[in-house]
Amino acid sequence: MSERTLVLLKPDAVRRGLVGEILSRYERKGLSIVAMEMRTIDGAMADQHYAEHVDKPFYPPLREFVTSGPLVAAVLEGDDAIEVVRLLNGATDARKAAAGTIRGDLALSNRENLVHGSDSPEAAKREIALWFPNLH
Ligand code: RTP
Ligand code: MG
Repeated sequence: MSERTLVLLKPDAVRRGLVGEILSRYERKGLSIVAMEMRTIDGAMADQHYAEHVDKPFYPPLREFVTSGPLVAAVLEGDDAIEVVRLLNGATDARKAAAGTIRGDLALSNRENLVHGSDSPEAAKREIALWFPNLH
């Protein structure tokens, strides 16, 4: 079933010059970019995006990281896009992510792991509305 998901190319992806490489992987897979924006977010936006994590011990350094510079937010669309993006992204801890995935091939950190992808239809709906309130 065609669906939409929210991806972030986190500040490490922009700093390392990997935006083209990462977007290309999503596009080559067959997903379509239906909205995209580069922006630097503040702590309040980080708190909203990561609402489920704000009370966790790893959140303060994560907040620092995601607000540390420009990132690229995009909405991708395609068959089973939510699951497909998470498969392409690979495991959260990039040190353990499988080769062939974005994190497995291009990152070596549990925090600076290049990408975010919505983890459920409910999360995708909430995150798309948060990042792209004018998208229909
Ligand atoms: P994301 O939300 O960014 O797509 O990543 P995910 O679902 O694979 O991982 P999640 O558990 O939602 O964690 C969100 C982000 O927090 C950072 N993190 N740091 N123990 C740690 O230091 C730790 N655990 C998670 C990562 O940047 C992770 O992507
Ligand atoms: Mg997550």
